[in-house]
Amino acid sequence: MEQRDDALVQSTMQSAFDRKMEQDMPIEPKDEMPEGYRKHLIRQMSQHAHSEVIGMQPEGNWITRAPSLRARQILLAKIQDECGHGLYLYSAAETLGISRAEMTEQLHTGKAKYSNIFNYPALNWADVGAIGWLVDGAAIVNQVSLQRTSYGPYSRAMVRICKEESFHQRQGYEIMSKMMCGTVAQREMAQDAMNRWWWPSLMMFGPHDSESPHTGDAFRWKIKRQSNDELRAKFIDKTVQQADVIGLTVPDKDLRWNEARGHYDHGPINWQEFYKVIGGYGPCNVQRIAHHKKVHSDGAWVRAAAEAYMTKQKLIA
Ligand code: BYC
Repeated sequence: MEQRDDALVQSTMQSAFDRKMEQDMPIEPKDEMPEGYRKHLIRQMSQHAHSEVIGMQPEGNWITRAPSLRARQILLAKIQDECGHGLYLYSAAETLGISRAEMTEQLHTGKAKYSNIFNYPALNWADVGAIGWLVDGAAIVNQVSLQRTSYGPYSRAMVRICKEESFHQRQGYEIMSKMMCGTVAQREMAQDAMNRWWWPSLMMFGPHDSESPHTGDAFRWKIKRQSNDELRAKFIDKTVQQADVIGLTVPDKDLRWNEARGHYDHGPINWQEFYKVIGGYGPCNVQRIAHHKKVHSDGAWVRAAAEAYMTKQKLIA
């Protein structure tokens, strides 16, 4: 009898969820949802949050070395935005029943990933330009699409994040444009940064659709609205033109406009490198996680103080 009741509850929940999906209505935290949907979102949203937070490291290195006070102020504001994005996303993920502490633990033990791109070093000021222009540029293309994702808190976080991300992309493009108007050495630095960041930026969209294990569920549950390859193509199309305007060369000898597809064709992506980097063996993986662990442990007193304050407020109330 109990088993039949359970099955009935399960199927009623599933039909309510399916109805919302069919009607393109957002799924909200208090709605019943299939366990697979909840887990899929926790994986993606927590990885997204970790990427925002770990992503502060390569740029943070350049705050004290920015070439002008204006550049320093802008970079500082951008990095603070990334931290804010991480916080919205952690809060949004918490509505799915996982705690911030668990997510941090998963990052520290390697169970949760973060974007491949942040395992490369920012070697000079041109790299700060390339990160803003290419990395934030790639992130916007992906995140604009995620504004229509089916989980309400994720979709609303994306709307706000995209507004800030477009300022970040312009900050990077401005740096690259200025360098391309500078001395020969500055132009060479900008081209060198472009050469090093181009391919890892294309990898940010994930493996080709045929090799992407999560895409099937992501489409079924309307978490993804466009596939990895569709978004990558969108990014390439707009970025090639931007590179052309400021005189940068895209480091891909196979890059050609394909009239029939209405997109650029590009050369092969080094997936071996991608899997190595996301598997923990990129140039900076060890450094990134060690730094996060140290800062997290140094900040333990802040969390303890915040908790003590909360307890005190509750006692007063
Ligand atoms: N890096 O089946 P797939 C920013 C993993 S931060 C690492 O296609 P999915 C910024 C994937 O997780 C913006 N791992 O997966 C911040 C899966 O492994 P698991 C970051 C990757 O989820 C500071 C496996 O490969 N944006 O802008 O359907 C400063 C198979 O992949 C990557 C987001 O996080 C990768 N690039 O699609 C500056 C966007 N790609 O989990 C800038 C949100 C794939 O089974 N995420 N993998 O162990 C998404 O849209 C999707 O998760 C992805 C991948 C398109 C990335």
